[in-house]
Amino acid sequence: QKTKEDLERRKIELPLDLLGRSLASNPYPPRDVKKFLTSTKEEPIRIIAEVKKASPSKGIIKEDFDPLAIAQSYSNSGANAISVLTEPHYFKGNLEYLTQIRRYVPTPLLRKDFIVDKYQIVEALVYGADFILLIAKALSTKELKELYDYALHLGLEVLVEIHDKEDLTKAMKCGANIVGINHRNLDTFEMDMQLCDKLIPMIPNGKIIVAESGVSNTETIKRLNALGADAFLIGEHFMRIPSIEEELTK
Ligand code: IGP
Repeated sequence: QKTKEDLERRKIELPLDLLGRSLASNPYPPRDVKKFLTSTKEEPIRIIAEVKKASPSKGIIKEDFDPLAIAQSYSNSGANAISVLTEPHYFKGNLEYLTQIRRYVPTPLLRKDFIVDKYQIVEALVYGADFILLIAKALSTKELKELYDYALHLGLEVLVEIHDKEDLTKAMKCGANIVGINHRNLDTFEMDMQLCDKLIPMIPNGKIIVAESGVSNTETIKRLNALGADAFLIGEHFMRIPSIEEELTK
């Protein structure tokens, strides 16, 4: 609801054609994220590290939050991509964080938000994202397909997030290349760390699989990688540890 209200306000402040015009001089064309996220023999485990101040399930996660400094330490530690929360109410994010990070950090960026409208996809591009999140559960198959095709049309990749078999069917219908399995149920916040065991075998070969949420140790990562997960989206754990560099390079 709040997402919709915000969006309507932004559309009035900056109409789509004006927003789009800034793309003529866009210094940040999107990069090919697939090669960063596909597991290879040399580098089987890919990490998407998240910049997140707060969450609806945990409240404020990091008090002294410096998005650029966090992104820099992710990048220095070899993270393959960085997820930036831009949702302001529940996650205390900001679109400006994307631009700020894109300006100084070379790692590919995901705009993490509740995306329900093409306007937000143009925003993602203008503010410097390389790929966006689309949540299957929050969209009809038709909406998902429309937003997905629009993002690809603009040169952005899409991480399509699923939480059950119905979501997976939707993701496959829209032709998703990158599928995120979210262990967290976004309605109840309940975690199901066995979800990959159930869903990965149903995903056709050749898709990039991202395991999302609640990942905080190497045993889980190795187990899920053996099941077929290419990449791991990790937020809270990195926000809470004293040294990201030490953790990511071990
Ligand atoms: C990260 P965690 O448990 O490591 O902080 O989770 C990420 O998966 C989570 O932030 C997330 C999310 C979302 C947030 C996954 N899907 C959709 C907002 C909207």
